[in-house]
Amino acid sequence: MPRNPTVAFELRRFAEAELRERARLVFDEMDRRRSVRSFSADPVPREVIEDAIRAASTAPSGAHRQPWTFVLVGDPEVKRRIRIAAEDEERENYAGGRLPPEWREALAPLGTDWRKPFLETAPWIVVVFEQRYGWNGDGTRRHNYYVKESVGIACGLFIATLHRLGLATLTHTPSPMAFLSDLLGRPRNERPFIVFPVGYPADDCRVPELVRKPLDEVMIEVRAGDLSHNGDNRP
Ligand code: IYR
Repeated sequence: MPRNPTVAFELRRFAEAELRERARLVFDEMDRRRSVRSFSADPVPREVIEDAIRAASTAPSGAHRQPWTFVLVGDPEVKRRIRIAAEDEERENYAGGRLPPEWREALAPLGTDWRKPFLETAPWIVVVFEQRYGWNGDGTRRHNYYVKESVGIACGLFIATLHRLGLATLTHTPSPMAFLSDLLGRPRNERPFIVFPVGYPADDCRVPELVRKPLDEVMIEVRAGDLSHNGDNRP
């Protein structure tokens, strides 16, 4: 394959005081994001969701394969089918005892159950599929790289974009998710990754009071002096 031509790249550079202020503001804004399970039926223009998907699709990806498909669903009948199939699986998980006890306990504080009304209430559902492989021009399989990482990053950008737009979403993973491939008519090289209901939060929307880990629990700095010389640095 020939090398891509290159183009000049420029990024806005902020003076330090402004940089510091912006960093605080971005954190404050992101810190207000919450996963929402209670949506308003208020409409959201299709073009807004399309732009959010464009933004998500700017994500870096292995070998720039962009191995994702965002399936947009606004049709009430398709939303209803997704809800019914998702609730069938989740009923088995929560009420039928398929969730292992440890998992049930981990979810208990969040108050989730098998009912997924948001799959019908939210004006849009975006189902993201990972493309486990693609196709060459001659119909042979074309390998994709770092698929989970790539699609995960695209989903992160999607979530951040929606939040900046004042829209709410939820990373919903009905388990198992295979029913979505059939229901949405996706080809065999694609696997469901995350279901995103998208819309405005309901007027009476409440979310669990969560506390996020402080910085010192999610970040450490490593300096050469902190490391042993024999390379055995694990506790
Ligand atoms: N997929 C189920 C269960 C669930 C699992 C985890 I991990 C969560 O953080 C939340 C829910 C459901 O959607 O209810």
